[in-house]
Formats: sequence, structure tokens, C-alpha cells
Amino acid sequence: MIVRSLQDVMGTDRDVATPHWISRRLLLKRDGMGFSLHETTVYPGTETAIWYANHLEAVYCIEGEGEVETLADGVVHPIRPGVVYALDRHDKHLLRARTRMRLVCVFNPPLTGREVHDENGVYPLVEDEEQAAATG
Ligand code: 9YT
Repeated sequence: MIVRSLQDVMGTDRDVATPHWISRRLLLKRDGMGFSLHETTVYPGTETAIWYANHLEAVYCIEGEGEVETLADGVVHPIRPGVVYALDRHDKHLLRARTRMRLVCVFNPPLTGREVHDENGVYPLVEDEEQAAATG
């Protein structure tokens, strides 16, 4: 069994910070679960363009308020605690945080932890750790 806390992850390579968000990767590909599980904190007043072309992601809000806009149709969905959005169509979207949001995110296939968003907000599909080192 794997037992891990946010404190265990903070300050390690599972703790990834960007100007708009910080993400603690509690479970990654190397944990062998077939998905990755992250707690992501999104900073208030930010807007982030994201497109997970290679991954499915479900995002469950546990704290804070904001909205997600799907670019294909311009529909804006409010986000508050208890709301999940699932990018089942690899939807291009804009994530806006009105207040500091804490989100629990699940990725399939799992992230290795070495991916970085490219200029389109896409994470590359990383098949193994060697490739991750080359691209990450
Ligand atoms: C909600 C979202 O996708 N934020 C970007 C970070 C992502 N959750 C990650 O890499 O953990």
C-alpha cells in the first residue's frame, strides 16, 4: 500500500510550481496505479489556457471559486466546492480562479511528473522516464 501526505510531497520533485498554479503530485505513473492524482492550488485572479490533447483529466474542486470556459462553444461553467469537471473530449479550455482554488486532479494516462505545458497548454505524452528526461 502507498500512504503519502501533502507534507511528504512538498519540496520534492512531485511539487511543481508555475506562475498560475502549484501542483502536488500525490500519485504519478511510477506509482503504478494507471492514473495520477494531484492536488493543484490555482492562484486568485489568474486565467490559464489549457489543452490536454494527450490526456483525460477530471478536476474536483474542494476549495475556492472560479470558472472554466470551453473554447469550442464559449460556455462558462462556474466552479465551487463539490463541482467536478471532466475533460472527456480533450477540450481546450480557460481556467479562471476568482479566489484561491484547491483542486483534486486525476490524469489518465498518468503524468510522469516531468511534463511541462507547452505554448498551447498541452502536456506531451511521455511513455517512459527516459523520454521524460529528454523532453521535460
Ligand atoms: C486544473 C489544471 O489542470 N491545472 C493545471 C495543473 C495540473 N492540474 C497539474 O499538472 O497538476
